[in-house]
Amino acid sequence: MEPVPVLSIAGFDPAAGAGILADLRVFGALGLYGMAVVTAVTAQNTEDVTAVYPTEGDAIATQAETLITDIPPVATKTGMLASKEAVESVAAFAARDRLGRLVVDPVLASSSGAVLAEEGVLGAIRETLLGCCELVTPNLDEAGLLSGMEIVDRESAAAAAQVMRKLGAANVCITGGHWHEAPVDLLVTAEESIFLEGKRIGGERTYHGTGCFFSAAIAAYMALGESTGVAVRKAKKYTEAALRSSIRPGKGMAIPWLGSGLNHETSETNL
Ligand code: PXL
Repeated sequence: MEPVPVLSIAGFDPAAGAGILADLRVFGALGLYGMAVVTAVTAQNTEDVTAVYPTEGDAIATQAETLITDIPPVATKTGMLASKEAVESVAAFAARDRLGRLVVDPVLASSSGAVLAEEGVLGAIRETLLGCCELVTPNLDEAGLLSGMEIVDRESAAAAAQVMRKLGAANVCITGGHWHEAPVDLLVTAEESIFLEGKRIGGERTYHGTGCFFSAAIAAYMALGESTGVAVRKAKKYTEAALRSSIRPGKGMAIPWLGSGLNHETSETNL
């Protein structure tokens, strides 16, 4: 059987910890045919982002149009969208139902604190992209910015998720890796609002690319036909497994990794 096509619309991190190279690794490991539209080239390593060069003019629309007319993706994830125009361009494809099932990872800053999105990106995601996605996966900071709320506890996280649903996101998963205590993800769909408990993995290690890994895995499982709820649960297990065997290829942050054990089965336990 031909592999299922899945698309990442995201930035390029040459160190492969985040962005397109990380997404494609996840897609390939799960047996999918991974494709990518580049929204920005970054200069970075595992320690620092030193420059961001957003793709120019209509490069995103032209890449997407040319690709999709040939190979329509069954699911798509968006990551770094550096400009308002980039967000609007992607939303136009989504609104015409050309991206398949859409997961929006609203990347605004890197784990090291570098700003990855220009002014106007947040507003454009709220106004154009949330309304056409099946799932949005903000971290706590991004959820606070998208909802305009201060998230300090589980109750305020739940309220913020409802605001994002009112803004048009069919389903919301607020990732809690940055909570001070145990990392807890909040999943809110039409059917359920549930806190998915997790364990802090790796103690003091700081990771790069965890959000990319998680949202790529969700899109992959959706492309394989899972419901949003099951895709999120499987992707969470998969990401936890990748954090347990994370690597430090450089001098800086660790990245999620499963090496040759990066396969479909790893995530099937304890669902
Ligand atoms: O982790 C967020 C992220 C997403 N995409 C790209 C990045 C980063 C963080 O550095 O470089 C391309």
